[in-house]
Amino acid sequence: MILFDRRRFVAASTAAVLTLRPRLALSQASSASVTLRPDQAGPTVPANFIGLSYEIEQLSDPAFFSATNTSLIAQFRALSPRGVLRLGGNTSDVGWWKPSPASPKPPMSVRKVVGEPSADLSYAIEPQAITKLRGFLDASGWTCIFGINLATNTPGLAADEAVFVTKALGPKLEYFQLGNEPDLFRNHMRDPATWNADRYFDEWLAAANAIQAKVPDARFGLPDTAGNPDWYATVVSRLLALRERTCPCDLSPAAACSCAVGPNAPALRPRIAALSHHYYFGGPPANPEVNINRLLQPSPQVDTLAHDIQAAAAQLHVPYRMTEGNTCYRGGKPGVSDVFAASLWAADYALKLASSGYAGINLHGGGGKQVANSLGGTLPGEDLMPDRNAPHPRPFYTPIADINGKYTAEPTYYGLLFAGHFAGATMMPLAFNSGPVNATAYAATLPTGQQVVAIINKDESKPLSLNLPGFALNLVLSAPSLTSTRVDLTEPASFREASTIPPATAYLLYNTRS
Ligand code: BDP
Repeated sequence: MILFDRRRFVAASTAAVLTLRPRLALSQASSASVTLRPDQAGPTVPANFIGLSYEIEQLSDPAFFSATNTSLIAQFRALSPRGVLRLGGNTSDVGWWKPSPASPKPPMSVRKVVGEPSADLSYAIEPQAITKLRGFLDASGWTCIFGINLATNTPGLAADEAVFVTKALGPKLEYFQLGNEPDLFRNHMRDPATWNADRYFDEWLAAANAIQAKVPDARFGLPDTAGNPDWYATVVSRLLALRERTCPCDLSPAAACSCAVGPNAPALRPRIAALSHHYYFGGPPANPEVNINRLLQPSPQVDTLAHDIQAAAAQLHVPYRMTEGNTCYRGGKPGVSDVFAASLWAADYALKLASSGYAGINLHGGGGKQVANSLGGTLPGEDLMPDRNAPHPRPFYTPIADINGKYTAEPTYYGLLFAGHFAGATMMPLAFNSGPVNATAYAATLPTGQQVVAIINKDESKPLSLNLPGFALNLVLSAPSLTSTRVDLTEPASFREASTIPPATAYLLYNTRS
């Protein structure tokens, strides 16, 4: 892979642009029309837009997220200089805080359900894992969204853990999440007859209040649902009924204060950093509907989720983030989640979220054992492998895999890397018509004023011809085929204007006249 250096490109782009003959004759390719709207600004993509999500059970091995795990750090740094590591997943609701070697394991009430983690899979999180995590974050330049057990925890223990995490992570802590996918607690953690968004909010509020009492500047992201946008309405109305912390005395009781809080004033609202949800294109692995063809089609569900969370977040004036997602839930599907099609999906999905105003994206992955534990102990995709013993990324969707002890960038990683070139930019609306070709386009203006355009040709067989004068090709995301496990992200040897985008290829173009 040739790593692309944006500064180098900016310097070179002031030189004459070389226009090469298109590789495919234009008559063979359908023409796309692209009209940029530089007079209109879309959302600004935060510098820390790109992220990864890991099971928090990774912390049961304190050496994993530590300053000594240098090859993992190198992969994080290459993916983004300022990414966000989200620690959570199903394992966060069976992990327990063990502040000292003598601390007892709290009782855990979890029904044994196939495909869900049970109390047998519980594990301890010890202080040294958090201290080492700080070293990992310092070395990688990343920050952390930290998940605390809600389902099998007490507010008191949650608060003790939050105190330690806040001190240890310092400025590296973005915010806390309490509970993972609470809408699914009904499956094995709560009574399905009574569990709903209001009950969740009651429990969330008790834990958040306990934490806020001990950590006045703690901030929270919620509800981190698997797929129930209707929960936002309850969560938002319950939050709005609470009094916002706007006065200095809300943060520090000793602060001089002029606010007049009467006896009937509403209770204080915990400090909210963001709303969040998860998104998996489909699942489980055995589902024939989870296939490359469908993965690469436009998804109305992505638009609906974006619309719903944007409307909810606007009421609270907070950002929104997709904190956990990937191609196929239950650990991913071999032949779909671990091949080049997943790169194109990840690039397109990340840029779709950026243009929909999301503050970030965290694709899920990590250790095969930890993700298997999040699913009750096994990765069902293994049943679909032609050879279970072949070296293979596990879980199948992971952006970074441990292959025989070596951390390796996988297809979804390359999609994020491609989309990461938009971090820090302001999205620019555009009109794009690719006719019969299944392609998408995104544009943005970088803080330098330079414009960037991504064209993602997801079509397996049709090339797309493009006339974008003044834009030169800078990065190509391609592979021998959609099912290839090898992915190429290359910078062309010479700059050339956009011409024909081959099937199953994504181009990143920069304007040469800024
Ligand atoms: C999500 C869980 C995560 C799982 C993932 C999956 O939060 O722990 O690993 O699904 O099914 O819902 O792959």
